[in-house]
Amino acid sequence: MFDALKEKLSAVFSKLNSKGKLSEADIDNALREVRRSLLEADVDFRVAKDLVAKIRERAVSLEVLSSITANERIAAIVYEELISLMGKAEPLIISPKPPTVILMAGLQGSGKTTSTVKLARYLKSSHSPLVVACDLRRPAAVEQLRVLAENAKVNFYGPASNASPVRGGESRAVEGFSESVLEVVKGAKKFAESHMNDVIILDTAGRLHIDDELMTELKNIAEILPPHEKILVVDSMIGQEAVNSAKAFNELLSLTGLILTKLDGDARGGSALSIRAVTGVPVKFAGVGENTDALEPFSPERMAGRIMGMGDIQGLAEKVKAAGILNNQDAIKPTELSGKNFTLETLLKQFEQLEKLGPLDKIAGMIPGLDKIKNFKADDVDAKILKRNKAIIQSMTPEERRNPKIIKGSRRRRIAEGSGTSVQMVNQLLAQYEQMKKMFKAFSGSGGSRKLKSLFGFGR
Ligand SMILES: Nc1nc2c(ncn2[C@@H]2O[C@H](COP(=O)(O)OP(=O)(O)OP(=O)(O)O)[C@@H](O)[C@H]2O)c(=O)[nH]1
Ligand SMILES: [Mg+2]
Repeated sequence: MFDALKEKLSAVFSKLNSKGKLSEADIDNALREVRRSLLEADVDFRVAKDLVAKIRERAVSLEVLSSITANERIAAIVYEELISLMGKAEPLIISPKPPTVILMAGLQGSGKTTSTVKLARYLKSSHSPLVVACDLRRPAAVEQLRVLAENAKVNFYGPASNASPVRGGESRAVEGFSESVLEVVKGAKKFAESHMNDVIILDTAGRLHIDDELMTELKNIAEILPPHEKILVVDSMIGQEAVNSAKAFNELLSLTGLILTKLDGDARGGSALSIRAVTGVPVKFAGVGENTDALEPFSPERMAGRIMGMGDIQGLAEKVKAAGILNNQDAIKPTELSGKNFTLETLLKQFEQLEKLGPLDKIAGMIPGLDKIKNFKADDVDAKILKRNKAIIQSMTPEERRNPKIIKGSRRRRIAEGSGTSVQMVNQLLAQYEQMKKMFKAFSGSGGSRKLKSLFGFGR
């Protein structure tokens, strides 16, 4: 996601990088390109205009303060403004008085049914969710939800079939329906009570556009099970149209949240940037794949980080926590990540911990700076390369690990031989190390280390 935007912005900043002191004209030129990149990424034009104006205001006053690292500081401003554009992350509303009712609405094919099960699966660790088939237009729609729910092992409730009105057990199967949507919703309410389901997620029928019939149906459903969350499921692939339809739905339904789907397939991703600013409704989750585990709580920091090619520190931190590495005595301490303390010893430790995290191509994209390395492809990172890099560091003397600057030609050759690799591979590793060191240095600026600490869950 955001690949095109990311590439363009990166080009803008490297152009700035080649300049010494930045003039106001330099900044204007760069920002013109930032604006164009945003528009090409399908960001709403008013949103792009406001955003660039804000960035300019800060960038110009900054120029007076310092010119040394102006380009990096402008990149930091862009990053911060992207975050503030997407607004504060807002969690799902869970009612203190169960059951929490979540209504899923949206255009045809936006991903409601898939997202219903994704959400249930996401909530499963802390709740007992029930998914309900309220889309009775197509028998296949009910069957789709039932099968997805069964595979994800979450409770399902659907309309009674003509053939077998009610089947007991965890789920009720469907063939042809003898019930109306309202009867299904009433039945679901009872089912949730008797099965102790504390969250009810209602999958509704898709529409081509908002119509009276939809509004009446949703209103009737709300009378039986008043929703705490009214979520619009929006397909990010349709770009600006996504933003427009969200605006229209919100005017009629007063939405409480959005789920943006298919962000995995959308190279432009502009709707993710502008939809909140235009509608005022927070994006709560992002769908990033067809599988029912491909749902992420929406995080403006994570999105902005991806756009700026800063890796996905937050995603990485979540994985690190899940892998239990932090409880390990060997855990990397925050001080070790600060620019000057970040040595090859630390990197070796990181590699060892990475091995515990599993599928490396996924993880690689989350590591800050890794994608900035020339010709780096996430697919290149596999267990074999990790082993190789470990061998390279292990072939270094302790002095070399602590002070990589002394690793010149002859040492590189010795290390390559010792680790059974090549000088080129040693060079690559050292370049990767320098990149990461630079990244961590950027984080050690004002408030950076605190931010890093809280991301990694240190010092709580
Ligand atoms: N790649 C990708 N595909 C998705 C995502 N979410 C949904 N899909 C796919 O989009 C298609 C439509 O998804 P559904 O969940 O059936 O959409 P719906 O809104 O329920 O559709 P209707 O009920 O017909 O209105 C399916 O092929 C899903 O697999 C996502 O986040 N990423
Ligand atoms: Mg559906």
